[in-house]
Amino acid sequence: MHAWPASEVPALPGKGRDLRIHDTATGGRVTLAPGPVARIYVCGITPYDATHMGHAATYNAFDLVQRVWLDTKRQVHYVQNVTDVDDPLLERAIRDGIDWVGLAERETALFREDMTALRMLPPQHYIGAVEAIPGIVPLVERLRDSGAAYELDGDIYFSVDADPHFGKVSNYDTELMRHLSAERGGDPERPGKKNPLDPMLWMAAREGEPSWDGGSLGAGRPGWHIECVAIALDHLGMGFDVQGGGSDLIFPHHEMGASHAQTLTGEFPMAKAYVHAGMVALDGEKMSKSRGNLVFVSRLRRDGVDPAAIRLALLSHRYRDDWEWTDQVLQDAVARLGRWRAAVSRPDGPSADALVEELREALSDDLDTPTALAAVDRWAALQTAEGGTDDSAPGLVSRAVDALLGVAL
Ligand code: 5CA
Ligand code: ZN
Repeated sequence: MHAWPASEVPALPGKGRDLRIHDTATGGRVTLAPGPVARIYVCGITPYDATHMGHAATYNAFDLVQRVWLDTKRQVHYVQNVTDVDDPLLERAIRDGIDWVGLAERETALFREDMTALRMLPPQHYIGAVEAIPGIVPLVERLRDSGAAYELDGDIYFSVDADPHFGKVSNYDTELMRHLSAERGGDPERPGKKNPLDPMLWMAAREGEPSWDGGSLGAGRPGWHIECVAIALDHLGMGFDVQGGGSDLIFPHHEMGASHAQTLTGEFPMAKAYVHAGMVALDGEKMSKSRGNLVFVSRLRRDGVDPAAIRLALLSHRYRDDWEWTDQVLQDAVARLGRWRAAVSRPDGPSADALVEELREALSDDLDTPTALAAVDRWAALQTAEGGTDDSAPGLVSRAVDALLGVAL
């Protein structure tokens, strides 16, 4: 499917630093030094209740990863999926008495609009689960034929014990894995499974549910993890730089995905870094579709909030932290945007060369956006208090804030 239009990323003088980022799998920082083309896969939305602030915060983090890479004069190969068929989407369509295809299309369109308004860079490949099915079927067949998958009443399960590296993304213990599996779409209680954690690769057609031709698998639809693996392997191959998503995807989704890919290819690891954004909460609870405690990007836009202020609100938190969305967070961002815009609207100002380097240093340091914002705040405060004589400075600040933070002043 098509993605959304790209906003231009201004080129800055000099060159950025290589990204040092926290990797969930090793539990420490890794320095990513990709070749001329950096490769990133970011898990996309399941298209209903889009785009809430939690989604936006997660996509903001991975947008920054790309902006750091672009500033090092690399190209970025970015792939994202849309889980446009899955249990929760079908359940929501039934609840609302609407067609699931229409629901997915409407919400994906809204997501594109929100991403465009927030100046998030689009993926080169934006792929729906449904359109990926012809590529998924042969992968499941291969896993089954090699003994890494088995059939249970027509459904096909992946055998986690087939991957010697299973567990190396999350490093969670079995008890926690079991708990999260039950909570996040797995079925550890189903009798007959070889290992309670085994996830479904292919679900045989159910009465009243959509299904597709699965070749030797029979009619059905794909499991969640194999969807992302098929898309990632097809467009990026193994050993790509970053697998990204929110921290609620660490287990089972990214653990299982890595296991599928490693078992299929015999290569390890699937990604050089597994990067996870913290959870955004509202009223003390994780913002989630199931709880319904959501603040939507589109709602704020309709209320006249400048998307640049929404983006600044996201940037005011460190991506790995869990944080709470409040009206105050947004008000602070609106005020900051006003200060920055006033500061760059003058014909000259204090030199900004050091500021560009401070921004680069902060972002390459595990996307330290609070430090980056504080650096711009200091330049803006100096501009307001004393001004300066550098007539290239305001333009340079605008371009740097746009290129590195995605905020148009
Ligand atoms: N379609 C799957 C991924 S393949 C999925 O998880 N979709 S989603 O719509 O539920 O979430 C999309 C992205 O937003 C995921 O990376 C998820 O981790 C992230 N996300 C969801 N809720 C929050 C939240 N409250 N805070 C931060 N990120 C969130
Ligand atoms: Zn995914």
